[in-house]
Amino acid sequence: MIASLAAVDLGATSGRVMLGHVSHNHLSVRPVARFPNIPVRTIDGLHWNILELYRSVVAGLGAAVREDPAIASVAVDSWAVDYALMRGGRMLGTPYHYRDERNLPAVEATHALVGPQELYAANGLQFLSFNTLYQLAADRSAGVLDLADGFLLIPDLFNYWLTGQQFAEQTNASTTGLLSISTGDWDHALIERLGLPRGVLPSLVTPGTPLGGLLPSVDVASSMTVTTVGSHDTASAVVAVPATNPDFAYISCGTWGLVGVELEHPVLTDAARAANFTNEGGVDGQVRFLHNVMGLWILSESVRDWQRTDPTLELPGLLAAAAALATPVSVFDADDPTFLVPGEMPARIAEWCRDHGVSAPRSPVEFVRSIIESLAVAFVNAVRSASELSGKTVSVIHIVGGGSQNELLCQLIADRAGMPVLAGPVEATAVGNVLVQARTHGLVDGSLESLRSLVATAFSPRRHLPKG
Ligand code: LFR
Repeated sequence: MIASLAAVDLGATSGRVMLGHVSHNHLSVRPVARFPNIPVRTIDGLHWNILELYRSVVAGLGAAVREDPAIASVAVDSWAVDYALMRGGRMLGTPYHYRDERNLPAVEATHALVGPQELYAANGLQFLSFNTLYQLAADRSAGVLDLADGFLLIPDLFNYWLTGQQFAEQTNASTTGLLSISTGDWDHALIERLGLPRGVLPSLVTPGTPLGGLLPSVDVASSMTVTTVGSHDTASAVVAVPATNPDFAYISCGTWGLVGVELEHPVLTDAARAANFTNEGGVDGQVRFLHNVMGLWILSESVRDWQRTDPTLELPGLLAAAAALATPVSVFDADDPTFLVPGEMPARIAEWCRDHGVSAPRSPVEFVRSIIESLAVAFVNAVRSASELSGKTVSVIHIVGGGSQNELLCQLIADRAGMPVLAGPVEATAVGNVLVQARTHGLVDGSLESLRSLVATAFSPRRHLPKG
């Protein structure tokens, strides 16, 4: 029997509602609704337009049900770390965007309480100035945290609005910095030392937990139930890596490039901390040992900047011209935190080049080529580090997500790494979301290995072999 499942996948620049059809030997997903995710800057900083996102999700679910009234289940995944503070079941204020600058002073205040080495030993997370624990410290010093009696990460907030149930899904909770890397539970001792209230954190649930049906307030006529999956989008994307060989590294390339390997146990060495590798929670208790590289954000922010003066510039044309460019361009460090915040991206790339004594790109086409070359270098470096730091052999690289469509990027990675790059699926996050739901409802077999072989058959990846 082929069952119908919906996936809500919220990315930092766009969201989508996907319709999946699954049986033990069939897997397909198609988009039903796509909508932009445009943050809003107000006097107090950069926020997510969360109600607009929710409205789009509900409209998308309504459209999905009209296309396929038999949808049995739905699950939500999104970017990580961000959250809503709650009181009495109401949202307190509008959630902040992780690129908001309020986190920076909070980092120092947090490290004064618990130093970075101790934090890494406790939570296994790479340092990112926007990790939830720093954001909560900012909320505490603004006096807002004292008002809260609840805390919901973005997918957990949507699950609450859809079902009335308040939980924290484990894979995404692992990005807060407040879970113990050894027990997988909230680290109450750490939470106390950081001066954060422990009473606000909801109970943890694992991916694959049914939460119940849609509330009448959702206004979608369907008996579908809501299920948890790897609600951190990267956790769902890693489920859908179509690996048939265990020696694989992955690059989940969208706004971010998440580059790493899947492990049974965390790596908490000084070398892993110095290389800024994270041990995030994966589906089935796996560890996502990976590093965040800036990703396509550098490209989309550059295009946004150019379009202010030339609205006719479009990414597809720039990518084609960049791929055809014969002259060499400089490579910059796509890992440099200077590229984290929004605005004036080409100027910041040019400044980086000047500061490092290399020639800056001179036209949008040269910039695009330089960005792609730089991403390829950073991705390959991260694959090598993941393998060296963990001791895991890597003989093939899988790239999934939007970046997998960029043939130049894939080929450059293969050439630099000297190993095959297998590209796709583009919608890995939604595929991983649908598969974990399907497994929860007994439609497909258990192991991650068997889920991945289903993906490999349904979405045969494009092969890029190293040249020369
Ligand atoms: C990718 C992602 C990354 C996380 C970043 C911020 O969409 O979820 O894994 O580090 O967004 O939340």
